Amino acid sequence: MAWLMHDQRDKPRRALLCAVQLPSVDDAELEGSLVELRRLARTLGIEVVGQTSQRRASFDAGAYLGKGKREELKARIEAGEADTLLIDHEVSPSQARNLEKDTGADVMDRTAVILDIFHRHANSRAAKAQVEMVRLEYMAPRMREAASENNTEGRQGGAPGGRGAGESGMELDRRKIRDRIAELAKELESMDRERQTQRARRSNMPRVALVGYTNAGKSTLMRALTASDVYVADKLFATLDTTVRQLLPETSPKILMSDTVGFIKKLPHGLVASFKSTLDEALEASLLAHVIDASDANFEQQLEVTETVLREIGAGEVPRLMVFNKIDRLSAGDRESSGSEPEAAKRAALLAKWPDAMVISAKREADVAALRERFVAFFNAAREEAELAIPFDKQAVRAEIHASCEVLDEAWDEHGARLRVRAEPATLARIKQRLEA
Ligand SMILES: Nc1nc2c(ncn2[C@@H]2O[C@H](COP(=O)(O)OP(=O)(O)OP(=O)(O)O)[C@@H](O)[C@H]2O)c(=O)[nH]1
Ligand SMILES: [Mg+2]
Repeated sequence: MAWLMHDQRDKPRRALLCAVQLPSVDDAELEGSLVELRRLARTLGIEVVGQTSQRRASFDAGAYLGKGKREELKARIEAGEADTLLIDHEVSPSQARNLEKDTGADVMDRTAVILDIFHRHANSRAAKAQVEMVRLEYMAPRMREAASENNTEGRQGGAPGGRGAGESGMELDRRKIRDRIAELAKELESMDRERQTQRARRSNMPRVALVGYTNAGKSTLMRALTASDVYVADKLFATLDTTVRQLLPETSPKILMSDTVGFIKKLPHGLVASFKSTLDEALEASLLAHVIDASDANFEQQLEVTETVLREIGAGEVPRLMVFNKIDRLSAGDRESSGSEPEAAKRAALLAKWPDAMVISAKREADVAALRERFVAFFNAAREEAELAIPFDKQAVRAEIHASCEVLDEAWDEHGARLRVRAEPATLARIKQRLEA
């Protein structure tokens, strides 16, 4: 069955991309979406042999594509052109089932493809559990669909007894899935508690989170800014876990950077919810660096998708720095004819529309250094100076001050320590509260 793992097949799929173009979607958007679906498929090792689309006022309720299109596809499948249809939307279990029956091909929808990629790329215990849970939730109704299908076919075939062995097997599987989902939910809850403890320990440090569309270059920037070795790859959803590292060269106080999972158009809903806890870590940042691949023809749409998901997970109000990345790719493609003109023009156009943005290439050291300076400046601008007196019996607070504030001056007298510091107002308020307690 198509919604089962692509990995479980021994032969690579040969797929045709299929899309319904709704009236609200223009040609460029449709093409962009199909290009992206092709990249998603390639990430899974699926060979894409062609694509087809049709304009419709709405999806066919029974089988997503209209009847004529289904007949055309049946002929192409029978001629051996492909064995799988990749649908550029999420379709219901019965739509997928009907489409399979009418065309003779396996049907995989965009959600199944994304879930398969997440499944393959999940490394940590948390990411694995999150992805397994969403996949089971995706699979459960599809198993029900398959079960009722088997049952009907059984009866038509005159099988004795109301319930075929197939169906009770399915029921068993469904119960197992329910149990497993409950087990995973518990596991995730306890991991969440662990994470919260870790988070509380870091909560007093200035933080920047790198967020953005998949493949925008977040991990590349993370590596350059923190000298860490997070995974970078030219594939979609290379990163599934939030990594936290210190900004280098070291600042005073330290600034923490986090690298996060990327977003995509039509991100399955379960995934948004399940990665919320992973993202929460990043979203407690004082600043979100929204990384955008400025060399992608669809970057504006990708930017909107990211902003929408950020609002959905409650990060709409966190201050943003827009970071337009991969600007080097604009001159590279076209060097012979026009030198670096396309880059300069693009930079000007971006800054006209987003005056506070950074336009950079993660591959240029000077650009990365400039980005680092912007982060430092952001925290400096927000910080205030204060004088703090720390009596001898409150020396534990001194350690916290050194961790979370820039200490400009420190002197001792008969009452204890006197510190002149610079820090964010919230940090100062918290420290003063501790000194008064
Ligand atoms: N030319 C060019 N390529 C870049 C730049 N930044 C990143 N890349 C490439 O873009 C690809 C994706 O980079 P990643 O850093 O893995 O992207 P990401 O945003 O972390 O992606 P996900 O983890 O999938 O969300 C890699 O092949 C990088 O080498 C850049 O400024 N210029
Ligand atoms: Mg990444």
